[in-house]
Order: sequence, then C-alpha cells, then structure tokens
Amino acid sequence: MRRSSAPNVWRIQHLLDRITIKPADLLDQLSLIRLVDEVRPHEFYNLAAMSFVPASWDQPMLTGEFNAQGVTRVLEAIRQVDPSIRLYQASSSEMFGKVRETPQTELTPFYPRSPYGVSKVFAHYITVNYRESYNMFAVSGMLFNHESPRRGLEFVTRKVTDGVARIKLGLQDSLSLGNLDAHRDWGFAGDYVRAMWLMVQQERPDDYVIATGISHSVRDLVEVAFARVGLDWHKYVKVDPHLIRPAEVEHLIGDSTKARLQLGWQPSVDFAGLVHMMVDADLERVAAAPRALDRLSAL
Ligand code: F7E
Repeated sequence: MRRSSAPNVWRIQHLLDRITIKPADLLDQLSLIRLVDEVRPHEFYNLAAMSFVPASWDQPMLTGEFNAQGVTRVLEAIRQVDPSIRLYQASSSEMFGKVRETPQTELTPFYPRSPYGVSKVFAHYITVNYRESYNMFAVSGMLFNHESPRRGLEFVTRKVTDGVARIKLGLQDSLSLGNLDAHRDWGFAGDYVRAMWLMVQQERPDDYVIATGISHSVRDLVEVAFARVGLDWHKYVKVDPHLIRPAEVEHLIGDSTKARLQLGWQPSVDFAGLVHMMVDADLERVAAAPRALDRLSAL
C-alpha cells in the first residue's frame, strides 16, 4: 500500500485481521525490490493502476508512470530478486478501444482510445516481452469490465446502483450520466478473480481474454437498475455533456473461448444478476447510513 495519512481500505475492511499490509509504491523501484525480497511470494498479482479512464486525460503522464512504467518496475523487481515468481498483470479491454473486429479475442489488434488504454497496451507488451526475454512466468489477463458492490462510485455501474438506492430512499432526485449508448461486456468481479488465479496455475504462461460474451448499453444498465426498485428511469436520468469523453470506446464484447477451453473458466453471474446484486447491496448500505458522510467514506 502507498503511504498515506488517510488510508483507503474500505474494500478490504473485512479482511484486515487476516492479511498483512506492506508499504510499496509503483513509482518507487527500490520499494518494489525490497517488498519482493522481504515477502518472496510464489505469486504476484499486479492489479494496481490509475484505473479511471476520464482521469487519464487530466493526468496522462502520471497515468503512464503508474500503469506503464510501474509494471516495468514490478517486472524488474521480480527479475532481480527471484525470476521464478509468477506474475499476473491486469490488462484491459480498453486496449481494444476503437475495435478492429467483433467480438474481441487474444488476436484482435489494439486501438486504444485514451491515455489509460495506451498505458495498458505498453504494460501488456512489456509483460509479454519479459516473458519472452527472460523466460519469466508472466501472464496478462485481458479482462473486460468487471463489477461488484465494491466497485468505486465513479464507475458507471456503481454510480447508477448507488444513485438508484438514493433516489428510492428519497435522498436524491436525479442522476446525471454521460453517453448512454456506450456498450460494455460487464461481468462479476468474483468470477474474473477466479480466472486470474487459474491463469497463474497453468503449466505455461499465456494471455487470455476474460469476458461474458454479452454486451449491454449504459441505457440497458439504467433500465434494469431502476426497474429493480420499481422506478421508471426516464423520470430521473439526465444527460450531462461534461461527462462525455474526448474519445469514446463505443462497443466492447469479448470472446473468451480460449479461457473456457484451456482454463475451464466460465462466468457464474449474468448481467441482470449482477445489476440486482449491486442495487440490493447499495439499498442496504444507504438505508443503514443515509448521511452524506457515508458517501465520502465510500470514495
Ligand atoms: O465507463 C459510459 C462511459 O467508467 C463505462 C475500468 O475499470 O473497465 C473500466 O473502464 C462506460 C463508458 O468504465 C457515465 O462513457 C456513461 O463508455 O464504468 P466506466 P470503463 O471506462 O469502461 C475497463 C475494463 C478498465 O480497464 C478500466 O480501468 O459508461 N458512461 N455515463 C459513464 N461512465 C462513467 N464512469 N460515469 C458516467 O456518468
């Protein structure tokens, strides 16, 4: 964890008595070398990144430092301390961006549409390069959007389910969104973490697309979420042009045949099940602590 005077641990609060947290920073090579040397893990999962796409236009260089060079630093730390450590690198469907083919597979060319997407392409190729240059067990999971009640409030699924809960409970009267026509292949994060682990248990390192194979629009998401609490979304949702991105990824849909055949992986939660799970969790959380402070502590 990066040192901070106000640690942000709300997602792992329930695990704190069972895990050990160590200091390290993707911007600091020495801290990573020290961490790997001290812990000597068998497996290293790098999920750390600047992961909010719109912020990458505001801070393109910092995004590259964390998401691209940060991965090079992780690879270097492993290479120097113990190259037999297995690395999972979190690649992203944002690498496909302005898609070259539909659905997207491991062989689909990349066309990123944001500094975030560009940084992830670098990270993907540097992972492949270390595997091929130094014979390291480094795998890259090309994961499509994966969500759960622990998703940050700035991402569209959670923004919608939190908004629905607040509107239902009378704490908010509208919800501002950007592009309702964008399509994503949304899956449940728990299923996708299982896929990460499976990739690292294989005999040989390889790259895999992880996706449900079904795509929905933001409009579909809004409709299913509002319907869960018996509301008509047309009465509450406003489009705010400030939330439209400088370049958009319009339509993503993944083909995870390789993962299904080689890892035996398949998703267990469908789109409606995921949205319902998130709306229900937000209803419960907001009803238990309806004050604005709760919203801040969740961020
Ligand atoms: O946007 C549209 C927005 O921010 C999804 C990250 O985990 O998945 C995530 O990236 C879509 C976009 O996720 C709002 O324009 C409309 O088309 O939830 P998102 P993302 O950008 O797809 C990939 C796989 C990653 O790797 C990323 O790290 O929804 N949209 N209205 C909106 N999006 C947001 N955030 N807020 C809106 O109001």
